[in-house]
Amino acid sequence: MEFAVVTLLPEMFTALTDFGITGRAFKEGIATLNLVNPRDFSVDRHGTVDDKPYGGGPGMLLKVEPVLKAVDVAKQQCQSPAKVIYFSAQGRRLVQTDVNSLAAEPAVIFIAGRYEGLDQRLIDLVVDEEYSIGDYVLSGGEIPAMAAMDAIVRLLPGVLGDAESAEEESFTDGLLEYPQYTRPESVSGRRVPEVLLSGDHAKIKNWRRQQSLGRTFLRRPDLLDKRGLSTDEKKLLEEFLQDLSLD
Ligand code: 9WO
Repeated sequence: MEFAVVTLLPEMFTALTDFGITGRAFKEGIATLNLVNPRDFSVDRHGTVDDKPYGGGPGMLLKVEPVLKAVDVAKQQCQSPAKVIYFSAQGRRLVQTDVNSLAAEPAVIFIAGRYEGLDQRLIDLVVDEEYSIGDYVLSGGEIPAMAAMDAIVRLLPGVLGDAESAEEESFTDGLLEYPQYTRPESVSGRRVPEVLLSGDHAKIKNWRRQQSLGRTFLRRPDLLDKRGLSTDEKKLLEEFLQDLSLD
């Protein structure tokens, strides 16, 4: 899959391309990344890429021309037609189903905003989809673009091992993860739940499912509202809540 990012800070993207699971995917060519800097397309000798907002107000906007040219170059560098994404607080929240759709695209271009953002006409002209990663203010769109690429790259064939892929699938059934434990058996007097030491795999599976349901009910009831519960799951959840009120 081909990615391009239009950014004033291309050096930031080594965090994605040089480390961990995503680093390996880029090294192996499963994903490629082109970085295009609007600074290289400024129209004056000072390399100006920002300008004052019409109507006044604080801060500066990215100039239209250098960003338009950078997006054109990014499109030319892609072998396939590319979807153009902009990250801002005004976008719809990016969720896993959006990530799944993006992973099915042959090419995606991200425009990473800086300063106080983009001229609205630039958004209207070149942006296909505008997304937010959460309701907080950042300094730019680079980290949201990296978050999206990380989520996409993990879905590409050959990036995760078979075991990890299967696990990933089981976690996308709309529930939160169950709690996990490793050695030692006791940490500051807190013991690993006995069931996990029992060797009874059917019982362990059932306990983990119950923990997932209970946690989702307590922490993200919105996920259960969307998903619904089977008769078996209702029983598991009721038992979880009963055990809670006993403790
Ligand atoms: C700053 C500002 C100051 C005065 C008046 C209006 C203003 N708008 C902004 C602004 O939105 N700055 C953004 C900084 C411009 C685009 C990149 N920046 C950004 C992206 N901050 N937060 C995000 C972001 C993106 C996706 N999900 C969450 C946050």
